[in-house]
Amino acid sequence: RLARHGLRWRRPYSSVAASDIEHFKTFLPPNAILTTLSPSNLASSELDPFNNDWMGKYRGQSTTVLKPKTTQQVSDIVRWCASREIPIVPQGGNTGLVGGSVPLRDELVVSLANMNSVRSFDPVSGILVADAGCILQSLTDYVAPHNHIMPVDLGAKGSCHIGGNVATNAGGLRLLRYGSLHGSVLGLEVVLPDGTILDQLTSLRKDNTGYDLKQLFIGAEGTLGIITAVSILTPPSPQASNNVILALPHFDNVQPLYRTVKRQLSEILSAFEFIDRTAYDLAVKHSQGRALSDEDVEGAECFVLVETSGGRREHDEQKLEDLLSSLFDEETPLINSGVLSQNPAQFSSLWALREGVTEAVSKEGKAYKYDISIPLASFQTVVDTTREHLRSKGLLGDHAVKHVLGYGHVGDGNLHLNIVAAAYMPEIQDALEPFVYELVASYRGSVSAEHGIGAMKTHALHYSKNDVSIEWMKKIKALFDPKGIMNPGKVLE
Ligand code: FAD
Ligand code: 2HG
Ligand code: ZN
Repeated sequence: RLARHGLRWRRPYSSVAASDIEHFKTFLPPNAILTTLSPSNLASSELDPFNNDWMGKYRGQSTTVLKPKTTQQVSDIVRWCASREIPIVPQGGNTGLVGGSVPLRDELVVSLANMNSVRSFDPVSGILVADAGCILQSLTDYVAPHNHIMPVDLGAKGSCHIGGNVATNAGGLRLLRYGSLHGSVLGLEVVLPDGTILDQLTSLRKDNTGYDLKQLFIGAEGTLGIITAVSILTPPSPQASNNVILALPHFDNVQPLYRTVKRQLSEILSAFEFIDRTAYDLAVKHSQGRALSDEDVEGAECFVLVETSGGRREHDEQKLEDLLSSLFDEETPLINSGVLSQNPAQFSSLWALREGVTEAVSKEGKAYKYDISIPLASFQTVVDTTREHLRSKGLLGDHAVKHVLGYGHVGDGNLHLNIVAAAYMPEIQDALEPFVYELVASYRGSVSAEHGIGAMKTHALHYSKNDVSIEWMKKIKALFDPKGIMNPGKVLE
């Protein structure tokens, strides 16, 4: 895989040696050092969770994982690695979907898992300052009693870290309402590639004092430094939330439906998520949420999940009911049916049908994932064209590609094109790339809407970024990380 994508080391990096372990022991407790090097001789399988990615697609051969507890420890690690030219992979919850969070070779893994304390929370402003290794769900639970929510939510919330979310600029299910992390992150603390601690952990809503350096680390995927803490604006919890799944007879109805829903629900619309029929069937097959009735799904080509979040239950429910009746009153209704949640369990179950697709896909087989920004009108065409292309290559079938499906964030113009195969195979890879990237480029789209570039798409960056942009990205990388030790082979080739 490395050779095929042209990934290569540009420099003669050092490997972690037993003498490095001796040095790490001078400032890290024994339980913060996991290594297969002597004298510890840990079995290499014990490092599997750090060397293998979530999809089982990328595999590194790191011998050593460090789990610092303080920013100073992170700084000491990085300073040492810079002097020894040992490459580092910063790792959060290891739920990334582009191979960015695992080593390509034997880089040192620095896991943020032990940096998991909340530093402060102001219930008046809603500003939360937390260590980078805090799990997203635990932060949601932390702010909930104060009637706040996290501005970001995604299917991996039980494992992913806030630092990982920021490092990937994760979008997720609430972007439509609360915008991107470029807006809600107010400050960061980052250990730079020479070990310097950059303290930009401010909690100011407004701060126009020159270049906004923290923005560079949001979405840098660990290539410019290690994020050790995040200051983030959390919105107040909505007083009422409702959701409904709408079954559509044709994909062509999605666009007019989105316009109607936006117009009628206006300020209470908080999510408008899309799953095609294959995605729905896989979610049901793998028990993600409760299946809708046969009657509700009959003749449905795709589904849309609409969520409302507002200030007064009766008002919001009325608006939702008015929307549904107006949709059915049309001469040619845009929807076949609508299933409205009646209680919190149903609310979660409807969400699970959408959120659980990634999990379902991973249970079904090995996934090729294309996370793309393209015009909404072309979502279905891209899925169908890719399926037909694979068919024309003779690759559709139980022993090769089992399913081609589309789902995603309609409001953000973000389609998740997933190709589920019996196994990862070079023929499928060759059929998909550059085919998919050329298709995306034909729409002037983005080859990565929200998951990042990681190791998967370094060679495809040019489909979405011109030469001048890539040149300046490389200059920025060289300025921050002249030795190239921070997550090498990721984002930039
Ligand atoms: P990791 O996977 O550990 O790392 C991801 C990248 O960030 C790597 O390059 C790593 O080096 C870097 N990194 C991690 N922590 C730090 C740090 N502290 N400092 C510097 N660099 C760091 N993404 C979306 O955008 N929207 C979704 O809706 C969404 N849903 C998902 C659902 C599932 C079931 C799964 C498995 C993934 C999903 N993702 C989604 C992918 C998403 O990128 C991750 O879930 C999440 O943002 C990554 O966080 P993490 O802590 O697991 O980071
Ligand atoms: C989602 O929106 C995630 O569910 C994951 O971004 C998408 O697995 C995928 O392709
Ligand atoms: Zn997504």
